[in-house]
Amino acid sequence: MTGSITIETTREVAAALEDGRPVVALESTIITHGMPWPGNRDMALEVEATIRAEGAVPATIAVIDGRLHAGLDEEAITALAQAKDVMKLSRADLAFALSQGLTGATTVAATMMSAHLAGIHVFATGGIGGVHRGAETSFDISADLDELGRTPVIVVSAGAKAILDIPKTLEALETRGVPVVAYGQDEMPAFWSRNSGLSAPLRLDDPAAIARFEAMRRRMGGHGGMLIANPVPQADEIPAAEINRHIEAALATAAEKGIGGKAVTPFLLGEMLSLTDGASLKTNIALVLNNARLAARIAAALAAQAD
Ligand code: PSU
Ligand code: MN
Repeated sequence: MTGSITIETTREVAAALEDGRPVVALESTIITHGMPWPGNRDMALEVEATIRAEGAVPATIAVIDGRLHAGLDEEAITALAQAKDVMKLSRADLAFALSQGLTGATTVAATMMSAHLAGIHVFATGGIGGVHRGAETSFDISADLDELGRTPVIVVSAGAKAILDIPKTLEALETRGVPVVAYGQDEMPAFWSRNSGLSAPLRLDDPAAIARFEAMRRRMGGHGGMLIANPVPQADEIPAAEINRHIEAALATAAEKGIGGKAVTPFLLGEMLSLTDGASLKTNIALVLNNARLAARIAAALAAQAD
């Protein structure tokens, strides 16, 4: 089910795709640029274990030495988690890394492209990229949003990262025709916290309902992706008031240092880690695990629907 490019899969992933069993794609930028070693490796392996415990198969996506992988074994994940100078690949540079024999980690955008090529319909991450604060002057809008508008993969996230401008991100998603579905609450979650003060455009409360919605979208034809915004569990959240103070400080440092382009998001996540004494990372890991669990259940509901 690949396009004209070869995708390296693990035997586990190949067998599940062949049998139409549930598979969940995972990105690798969160490993290489989103979290420090060795917590990043532990997170990646724990996410995979969570998906397997739900009866689905994990497929971590990355480019290694110019080859596109959907499914990495423990050794490959460990190597990637420690690798230095790994490229951060989005739609613009995925084919560049493949054509030049390079190693790169896939963002939400590049993971969606790859998952779709591999025939995987559901993808779990932490938080998508979006419209940055100050985008009216910087023009910094993540390619994740355009990808959601065009590529039919369900992305399960804890919303958009709270370092972003969430109202503008919701507007940009609406323009691109991307359904944004809050899971189990009316409010749009805000990554480290459950509340953003904004109501989500849509709400659904169970995986079967999400699968029915997706089936109807497919019948309409020409649909792109869908964003499931899954709030971080209450026990793990950092309340909005507390996290917002740190976000302001992190943004001020980034501006002072003139951080721009692809470096912005990794820099801000690193700043948040030190400003919160590691609490932001603990919450980030908890929300990714929570998203992986829901993604596996959605993949199972989609597979059951196809029977
Ligand atoms: N979710 C996380 N941590 C991350 C990311 C997502 O919990 O580091 C990554 C994703 O790969 C996403 C990227 O696509 O951050 C956004 O980068 P940018 O803002 O440069 O588009
Ligand atoms: Mn950007």
